[in-house]
Amino acid sequence: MTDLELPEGLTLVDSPLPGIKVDTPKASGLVYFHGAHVAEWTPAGERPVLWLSESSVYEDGKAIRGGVPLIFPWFGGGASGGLKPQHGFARLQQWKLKNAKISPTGNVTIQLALGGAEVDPELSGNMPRDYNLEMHVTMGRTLILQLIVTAGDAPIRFEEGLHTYFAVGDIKQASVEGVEGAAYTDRVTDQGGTQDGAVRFTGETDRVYESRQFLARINDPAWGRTIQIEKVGSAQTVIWNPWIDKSKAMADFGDDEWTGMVCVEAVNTREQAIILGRRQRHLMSQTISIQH
Ligand code: TA6
Repeated sequence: MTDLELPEGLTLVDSPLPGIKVDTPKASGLVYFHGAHVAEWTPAGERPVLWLSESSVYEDGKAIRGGVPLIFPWFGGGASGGLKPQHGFARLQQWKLKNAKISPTGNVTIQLALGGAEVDPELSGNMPRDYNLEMHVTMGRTLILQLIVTAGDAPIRFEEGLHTYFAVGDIKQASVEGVEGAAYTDRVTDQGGTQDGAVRFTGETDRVYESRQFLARINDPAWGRTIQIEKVGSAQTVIWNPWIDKSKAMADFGDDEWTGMVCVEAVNTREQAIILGRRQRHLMSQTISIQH
C-alpha cells in the first residue's frame, strides 16, 4: 500500500477500499487510492460539503458514487459517444500515494499519481502511455483539488473533469450562480441555450456551460450556507442533478437522494479538449469553501 510515515491526523484505511482518513482540528475527510477519489470533506463545525451516496459501491472496476470522481481522458462516451468506460478510466485505476503531510498551519496535503504506463491496456484506448497524472488534494477549512496532466515525449489530447458532488439541504430551494449569460448544451434535451440568471432546479438538469468564469456559488437556503467554488484551467462547467426518474434508474444512487445533491463540475470537453505537446503540463483546479 505505502511505506510513507503518516503524521498524526492521517490514518491509512483499507476498508471498504485502501485510502487515507483525515481527522484534524480543521477538517475531516477521506481519500481513496482507487481513482484518487476524494470521497469526503467536512470542515470543522460544518455539515459534510461533498455528497456521497449511501448506495455507492466500492469495488475495483466501478466508480464511487459521490465525492470527486475524476474524468479522464474522455467525457461521457467521448465525442463519438461509444468510448468505454463512461468518463474514461482514471477513476477506475489504482493511483499511487506519493506524499501525505500536514503543514505548520494544519492543512493536509495528499498527492497521488498515475502513470500512463500503469493504466490497464484494455481501457487506455489510443492514448500514448508515457504521460503522467497527478492529483494534489489540500484539505483544511478549504478544499483544493488539482488535477495535473504532464505529457511524455508523445503529444496528447484529452478531455478531463473534476466531477464534484456537493451536499445541499434541498435541491428544490437551491440555486447555482456563476454561469449567468453563458451558452450551454442541454444533455437532457440535446438543445442549446443561454443561461438566464441563476440556475434553479425543477427537473433533471444536465448541462455543459461554456464558461471559464472563475467563481461559482451554490446557494443552499435549506442549510443556510453558500458553497463557493473557484476554478482554474477549465473552459466549461457541468451542472447536474438526476432528479427522480434517473435516480431510480441508477443502482448506486438512492431513489430519494436526488434532493440532497448537485454536481458542479470543472471540465474541458469536446472542442475544449486539452492538447499538450512534448513534456507540456496542464493544471485544472477547484477551490471550495463555505460561507454563511
Ligand atoms: O455529470 C454529468 C454526467 O455526464 C451526467 O450525464 C451523468 O451521466 C453523470 O455525469 C454521472 O455519470 P456516471 O458515469 O458517474 O454515472
